[in-house]
Parts: sequence; C-alpha cells; structure tokens
Amino acid sequence: MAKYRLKCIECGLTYDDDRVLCSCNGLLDVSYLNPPSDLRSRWVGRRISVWRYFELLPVKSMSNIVSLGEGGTILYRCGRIGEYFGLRELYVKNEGGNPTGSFKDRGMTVGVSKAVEHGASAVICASTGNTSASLAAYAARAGLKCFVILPHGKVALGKLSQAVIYGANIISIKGSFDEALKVVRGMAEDHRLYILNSINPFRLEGQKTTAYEIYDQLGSIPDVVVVPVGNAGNISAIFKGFMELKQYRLTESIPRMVGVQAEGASPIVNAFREGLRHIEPIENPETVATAIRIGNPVNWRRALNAIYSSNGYAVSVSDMEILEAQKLLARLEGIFVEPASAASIAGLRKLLEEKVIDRDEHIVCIATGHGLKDPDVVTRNMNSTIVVESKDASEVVKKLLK
Ligand code: AN7
Repeated sequence: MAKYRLKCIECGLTYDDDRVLCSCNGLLDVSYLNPPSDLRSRWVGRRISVWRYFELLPVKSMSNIVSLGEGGTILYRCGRIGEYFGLRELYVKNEGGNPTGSFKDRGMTVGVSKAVEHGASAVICASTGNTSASLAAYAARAGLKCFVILPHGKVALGKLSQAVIYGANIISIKGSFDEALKVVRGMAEDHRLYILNSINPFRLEGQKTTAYEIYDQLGSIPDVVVVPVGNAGNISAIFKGFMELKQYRLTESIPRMVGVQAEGASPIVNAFREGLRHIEPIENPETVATAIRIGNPVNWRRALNAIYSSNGYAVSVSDMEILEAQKLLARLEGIFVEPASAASIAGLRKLLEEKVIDRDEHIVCIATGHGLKDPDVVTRNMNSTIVVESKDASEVVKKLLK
C-alpha cells in the first residue's frame, strides 16, 4: 500500500491519521502520496479483482484483508441489446456477480478490513438493502457484530433474507432511507460503532476498482460510463478510479460519466438540468427501484463534480422504463438485474434522443445488482405462467400451441 492522506471535500483540512469524517463533519477523500511507479507490472500477474490493485487501496497489510472474492465481474459485450438501441459497442459490467450479488462488496471488503485494522467490534449502516446484505456478510466473515437500519417495508426480499441469514441485528425504522441514515450518523458518534455507509472514505476506495477493471478488461477507456445513482457514492468512486488512472499516467483520457436516477428520486438530475452546483433534497422519494429510493444523497457534491468535470450528463427514467429495460436485458442478453441496475439501460434511449451519445461510441453500463435480489417485482409485474388443469401430455401441448 502507498501512504495516503485524507482531505476534507468541504473545508480542505488534511489528516495523516485515519478517521471517517472531518472535524467539520465533511466527507474525506483519500489521496496517495507515493504510489510505486511500476503499478502496471505489479498488477499484471494477479487475477482481476478488487485486490489486484492493492497498491492503490488504503489497507496497511495484506494480512488485514477481509475478503469473499469480490470484483473481477464480467464485462459483457451486448450485441443484441446494442442493436436494439442502435449502438455499435455496448458493454454491461455485471456487478451482480459479486459474492453477495451487488457492487457493494467492493467497498465492504475494504471498509470492513479497515474496521478490523481499527480494532472495531461492531459495524453499522443504514441501507435500502444491498449495503446491509453486503455489510452483514463481511461482518460475519470478520467475526464482527453488525447492526443494520432499514426503511420499514421498503427493502426487497432477497436483500432482507441475506441480512437475516448472515446474522445481522436488523432495526426497521418507520421512515425513509434518508431518515435511517440520519439515525445511523447519530449512532456512530459512539465510537464503538464503526459506520460503513458511503460517507466512509475507505468504502469508496474499494468501489473505484470498477474503473480499473473496465480499463483492464477493455484494454482502453470507454467513451461513456452509465451508472445508476442513489446515494451517489458509486458514480463518485468510479470517477475517482478513472481520474487516478490518468493521474498515474496509465491512461490519457477519462470517460464521460452519466448518472441515471428514477423520476421519483432524482435530486441530482434536477440539479444537473438547472446547471446548479448543489441539490434540493426530495422529501418523499418513490420508485419501484427501491435500491435507489433516496431523496438526499450524501455524496451529491462528488457526483455533480464527476458529471460536470467529465463533461458528462444526468437523466431520469420512469418506473415503467426501468421495468421494460430489466426485461429487455434479460430477454436479449440473458442477464437478470434488479430494477435499480436496469436504470442504466433505461437511460440509454434518452441519451440517444438527447444526442448525448452516438452510435459509434463505446458505452459501458454498470449493472449494480443481481435480479434475484428482488424477485417480487418480477412476479408482481409479469404474469407469464400458463396454468393447465390436465396432466395429459397431448392436452398440455394443445394448450401451449393453440
Ligand atoms: C443495486 O444499499 O444505497 O449511488 O443502502 O443497491 O452508490 O448509492 C444501494 C444503492 C445502485 C446506488 N444500484 O448506488 C443501499 C444503497 C443498486 C444499489 C445503487 C444502489 P449509490
């Protein structure tokens, strides 16, 4: 690991010792002071995964790593869905291939390793579902107590069952994710509780490896990367990854970063449309994509910076467009993602209409979570079972082919 420093994105104060938040309560960025100059030759011998990039991750010793084998997810070239949208080079990075089925594992392997380094005995998060599933698994792996605070009735079944089976202590609050996060931030003032929401700078360090992997898998930098946005940590982390590749002279360009939000939960898109440098939180966010049902994203400042400074864009999509894209990706490519992930695919049509992308560009959509996370949304919205009374084969065939 290279030595690093933490710097507050609000007041600019720097720290050489580890902490989660600045004394002003601002979020902290990690920057490396002396990364080795032979990064590429160190990486080539290791398989593609989060820890391939150990030199640019803030964990002090490899022996501190808490891992379930995260990262190294497949970057699919999607010719059929590309053709459907009229795009020549469309790729989907399937983060559902991670150990607990979402990109959150990239951040948790680093974040929980840091919790162990700090000697924490309990970890805590608020979550729309995937963060809690991931934290619960990594806490179990590390032997740490885990508390997750969830918005009551708004977490998809697959995610909830993961938190239960991994042994997390589950607290359900009658409120939104944004309210749950506020509670958790208050609770984390007790230093026995180590917070692993995306206010934690070390988690974002793990998530930036998505950018490194895309570069390694494509052998080049794509023109555009499309990311579903909720609390806005992931788009910020991926942008940081690309910026570091450029900073360390591994690449020359960065992609345009495009954020996609659900119409009922789109504070970042609203700010972008108005050309603003700040967001207006949304009081009662609502969308079928419960993972991104977030009205007051904590990483809004970083996300707007990623979008503006990469010459990127932001669009919102309706619930119907999300469900349609989820079905398309499954039926044209055999890739089953949860609704929040399908938002990045749903956004493509608008990006073409608004002439943000053109058909010859290399586009990468991030599919953030596995479809089995939220089975209800599929069975609720698609009635495709044919019920047959008869057990006679020829009767069944007759019914099918009628
Ligand atoms: C599948 O689990 O916020 O913009 O608490 O689960 O980094 O928040 C989940 C977010 C996209 C948005 N896709 O990422 C949580 C949580 C899926 C997600 C997002 C989430 P961010």
